[in-house]
Amino acid sequence: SDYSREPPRHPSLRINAKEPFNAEPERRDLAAAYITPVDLFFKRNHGPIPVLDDIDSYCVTIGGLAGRPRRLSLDDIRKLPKYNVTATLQCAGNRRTEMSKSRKVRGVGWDVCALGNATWGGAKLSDVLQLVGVPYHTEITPSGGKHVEFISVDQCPEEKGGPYKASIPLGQATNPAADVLLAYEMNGEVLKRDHGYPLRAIVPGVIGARSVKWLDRIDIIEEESQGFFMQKDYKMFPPSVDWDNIVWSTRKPQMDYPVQSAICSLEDISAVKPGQVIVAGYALSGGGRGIERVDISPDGGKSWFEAHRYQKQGVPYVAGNVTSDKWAWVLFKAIVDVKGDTEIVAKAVDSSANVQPESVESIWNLRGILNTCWHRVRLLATP
Ligand code: MTE
Ligand code: MO
Repeated sequence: SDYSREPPRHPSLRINAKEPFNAEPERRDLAAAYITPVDLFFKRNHGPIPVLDDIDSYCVTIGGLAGRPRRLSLDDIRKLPKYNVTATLQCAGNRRTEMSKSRKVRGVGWDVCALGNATWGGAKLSDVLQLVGVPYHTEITPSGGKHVEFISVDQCPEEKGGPYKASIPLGQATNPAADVLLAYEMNGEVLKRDHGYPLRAIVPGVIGARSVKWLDRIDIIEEESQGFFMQKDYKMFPPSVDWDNIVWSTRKPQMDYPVQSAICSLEDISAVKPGQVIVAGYALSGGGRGIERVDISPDGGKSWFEAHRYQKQGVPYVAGNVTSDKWAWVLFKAIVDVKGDTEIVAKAVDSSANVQPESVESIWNLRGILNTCWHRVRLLATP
């Protein structure tokens, strides 16, 4: 693989792997803004960043249609109505390091910042598909197509099956309300190379792995994508399954993200002066389920009170149609009066009353995905 043409990156990012480049911001930097600045947005890659600089000849090919494949230029896509969707993209591996402490898991180690909230600008996939003859709200095409596969130009390692791929159900892709985008902007600027320039999919409410960057093709297919990252990765197995007894085909590819929250104003262990301590962080859920509340415990889970939430600050003005913020995280804040050493805990409840699980052991899985257990940080009171 050729890593000689990687883009420049912000020096404050925490690098978890260099080649491919995987990095996340510091906790404090992430929680500082409702909209995550592009240079601080986590970067999750499986290979080198492709170089696509001949934008005039760039095309995305749409196949699996009734007729011949259609090739759409960036201009064709820009001519469609533009939508700005504020959505949080979260890697399924967020908080993996913590899961690995309970029992070792495989994968890039991430702290709690493998996510970011951005305003994505682009065309709705439902409009793009309509343009090439697939109407809104199509669950199955006359020829039996039921899924939409995104294929990237990037070259993942051979054993991972070449170009990165993922699929979503056709019903979701053709539903305008699902807000699936072919995005060419992030926070009002042209998409950066690290984030999929010139065109990427954004699938709100779903694990980041399905939001394929650097699109080359979009195919309507009968079965879900057979790509490595759909079939041999990003599946949630029970704690009883390990590398010696795994049968990948027994589980479905993970799609929606479960309810999640984390404290970002404090590290795992922080020394603090007795008195008022700020407990701030993020909460979000998948599938467009909003956050109902965030509970904070000042004493390791014995007692709880509700955090304040704040939202929608600093959304950049971008021309185009603004859709809802139901795919975006909620930032929360609480003040805890610290008297001695203690453990602070955060847990969120979503609009369907789903609650984060208490223990990491109960959701342990060999790939270390979807660690959504209560987030605990220790405070050591200094005299
Ligand atoms: N798309 C391509 N082409 N190649 C990749 O490696 N990684 C996926 C997804 N799309 C990936 C990709 C994963 S696992 C995540 S979490 C998100 O992109 C990360 O998006 P970001 O780097 O813009 O934060
Ligand atoms: Mo991911």
